[in-house]
Amino acid sequence: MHSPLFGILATLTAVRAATLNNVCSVSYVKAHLPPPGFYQGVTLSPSSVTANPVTGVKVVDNDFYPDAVFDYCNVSFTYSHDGLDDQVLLTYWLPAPAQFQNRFLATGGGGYAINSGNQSLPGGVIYGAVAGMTDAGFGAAQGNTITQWLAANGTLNWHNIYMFGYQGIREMSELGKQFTKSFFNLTRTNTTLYTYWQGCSEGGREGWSQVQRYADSFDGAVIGAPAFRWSFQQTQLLYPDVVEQTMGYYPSPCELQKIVNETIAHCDPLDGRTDGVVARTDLCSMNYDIAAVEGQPYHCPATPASPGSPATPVQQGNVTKQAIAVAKKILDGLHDSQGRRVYFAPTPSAQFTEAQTGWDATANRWGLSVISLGGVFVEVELDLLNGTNVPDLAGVTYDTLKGWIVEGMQRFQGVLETTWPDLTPYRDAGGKVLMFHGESDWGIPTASSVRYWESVRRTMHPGAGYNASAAAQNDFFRLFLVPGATHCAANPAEPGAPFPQTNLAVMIDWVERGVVPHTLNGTVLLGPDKGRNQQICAWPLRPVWAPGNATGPQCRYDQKSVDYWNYDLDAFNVPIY
Ligand SMILES: *[C@@H]1O[C@H](CO)[C@@H](O)[C@H](O)[C@H]1NC(C)=O
Ligand SMILES: *[C@@H]1O[C@H](CO)[C@@H](O)[C@H](O)[C@H]1NC(C)=O
Ligand SMILES: *[C@@H]1O[C@H](CO)[C@@H](O)[C@H](O)[C@H]1NC(C)=O
Ligand SMILES: *[C@@H]1O[C@H](CO)[C@@H](O)[C@H](O)[C@H]1NC(C)=O
Ligand SMILES: *[C@@H]1O[C@H](CO)[C@@H](O)[C@H](O)[C@H]1NC(C)=O
Ligand SMILES: *[C@@H]1O[C@H](CO)[C@@H](O)[C@H](O)[C@H]1NC(C)=O
Ligand SMILES: *[C@@H]1O[C@H](CO)[C@@H](O)[C@H](O)[C@H]1NC(C)=O
Ligand SMILES: *[C@@H]1O[C@H](CO)[C@@H](O)[C@H](O)[C@H]1NC(C)=O
Ligand SMILES: *[C@@H]1O[C@H](CO)[C@@H](O)[C@H](O)[C@H]1NC(C)=O
Ligand SMILES: *[C@@H]1O[C@H](CO)[C@@H](O)[C@H](O)[C@H]1NC(C)=O
Ligand SMILES: *[C@@H]1O[C@H](CO)[C@@H](O)[C@H](O)[C@H]1NC(C)=O
Ligand SMILES: [Ca+2]
Repeated sequence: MHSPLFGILATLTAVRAATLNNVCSVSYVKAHLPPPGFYQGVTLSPSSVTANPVTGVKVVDNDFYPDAVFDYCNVSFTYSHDGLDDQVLLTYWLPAPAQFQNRFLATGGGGYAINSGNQSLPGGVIYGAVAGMTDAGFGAAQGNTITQWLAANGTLNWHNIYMFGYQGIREMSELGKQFTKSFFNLTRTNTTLYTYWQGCSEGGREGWSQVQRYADSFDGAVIGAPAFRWSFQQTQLLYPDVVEQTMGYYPSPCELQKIVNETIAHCDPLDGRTDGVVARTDLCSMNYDIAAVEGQPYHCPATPASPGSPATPVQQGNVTKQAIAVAKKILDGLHDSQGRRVYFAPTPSAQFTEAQTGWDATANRWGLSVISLGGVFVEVELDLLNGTNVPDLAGVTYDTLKGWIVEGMQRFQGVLETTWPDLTPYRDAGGKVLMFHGESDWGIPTASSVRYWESVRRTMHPGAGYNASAAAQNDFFRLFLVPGATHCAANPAEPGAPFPQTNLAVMIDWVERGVVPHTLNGTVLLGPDKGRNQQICAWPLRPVWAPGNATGPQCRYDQKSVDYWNYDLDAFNVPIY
């Protein structure tokens, strides 16, 4: 009975038997913090530790993880950088010991937020992962960090920009992995810790910022519609506004919506199935001319005033020739004054969100409304003024936009641009990447993700043929264009489309069990078919519905499509990855 073996078993049993309440305390957390000196240049503050158990949390209708009920230990603590008088707040949600599955998930933000509040962390805890996020030292500005990117007008606060760019996420990840091992006794028993990333948009860029730099960043990174190629991405948001200004026509939101609605209706069948989803925007672009919408009537009701926006009148009329011209110019993508291509075209079927005009109640007409997400890039990051948008776009031409792209590229190449194309160290360390991008994304052109996947393929397989290099790349880095999806979300305008809600589960299967996601698991999240499963094709294969088969599309190689998605950015004579 009292053999040494029994003693070990009893100890192991006791370890397993720990409950959330046993270990979710300030004293237990303090005793399991990463030791001093664990991470160079960082000093933890044990007195800052908070810890409290939270039980019975219910999550429903999230695009990035299935519905679930879970318990967790809510832990936070701070650290400072040696030599700086700063304070960075880390938050980790730890699953109950019985639910822990030797996993760690790092998460990030969106827009200029460095984290997603309590939105992303459940996506790890429900899979037995400790989930972490950071405020990267931005404190009250963590949801809109750009208010802290300047030390003063004219002077960038480079430390804050580096913290946003990649350093904050790295520190949160490394401290979080060590804390997880210590908290769950992995240093003494089974030392395996599988590490993951999940994020979309800015969160996608943050994921790449790690994968591109650190071979040991993660075992698997789930990256959606990344906001990378930073200076291009931020500047191109302004392109539709410059089109309207240059062409002198400001379509009402309803007039633009009519064009989108007609595009969806006419391009839907081109993929072989009339289901309200444009699964092939390439075929849409090649086969549908929005000129057909000219003269068609549109109508949208008046809207009452709401905080921050004025009341708007009824919008009605017939779609004008000028509206069609503006929409076509937008759909063509940014070119310079010599006709050379500066950036990718948006996909037809995407909403014209960036092109939205504003109601001018004084002049009684629709007019320019500069999208602040683009304007703030110019105001703060290029012009170094502490504002929230440019005052206007006076004198701004297509060439001005190109100039802003170059200026931003030079200034932020090493911190924000985030398209380093050689992933050899990460691949050789066994890392996997699953990247997805909605094919009806209004904010980040779908072609942006295709461009990067192709740049990595070319860079890592010089001289190899397309199919051989694509196959080799798919061993560790797979790209999925999601039919009908909008920017990092299921799309109310194409409700029957699948969305890859279970990406982390798919990645876990790939990393931990070697199950290669030949197609990406998708689920219809909106409309009458909510809950229906539909697989999503892996690039470069493209979906085609076979007659009479509603299970899912066939995934086929289509040279015309591969060519369509590969743009020649001939406005530049440096490589654009
Ligand atoms: C988690 O901890 C933080 C920091 O102490 C606290 O502000 C927050 O309210 C806690 N959340 C829950 C759900 O207990
Ligand atoms: C996130 O915070 C909001 C507001 O406090 C709360 O209503 C919601 O339940 C929280 N969600 C989770 C998963 O904790
Ligand atoms: C910039 O403005 C924000 C408020 O919008 C303020 O919080 C911040 O301290 C300002 N930064 C500088 C450097 O003036
Ligand atoms: C880690 O081991 C200690 C000592 O055996 C034990 O008290 C604690 O409950 C264990 N922690 C977990 C999370 O199992
Ligand atoms: C350690 O735990 C992980 C996750 O539960 C498991 O996959 C692995 O096989 C375990 N390794 C050993 C040596 O027990
Ligand atoms: C566009 O279609 C949506 C349904 O998806 C509808 O609610 C809206 O009224 C339509 N707008 C216009 C301008 O036709
Ligand atoms: C709009 O088009 C309809 C036909 O679709 C036509 O009857 C109507 O006269 C047109 N209205 C205007 C203002 O041109
Ligand atoms: C900094 O620039 C902003 C935006 O132009 C301006 O509102 C603010 O007054 C300036 N601050 C100082 C201290 O000059
Ligand atoms: C690549 O493979 C596809 C079939 O999957 C084939 O149709 C195509 O011709 C191949 N391309 C090249 C360049 O060999
Ligand atoms: C795939 O999605 C379906 C719902 O569409 C879900 O039931 C299933 O668990 C998912 N598979 C994985 C590996 O998560
Ligand atoms: C229908 O399509 C699905 C998805 O591509 C495929 O797996 C299945 O074999 C097809 N069924 C038939 C009868 O062709
Ligand atoms: Ca369709």
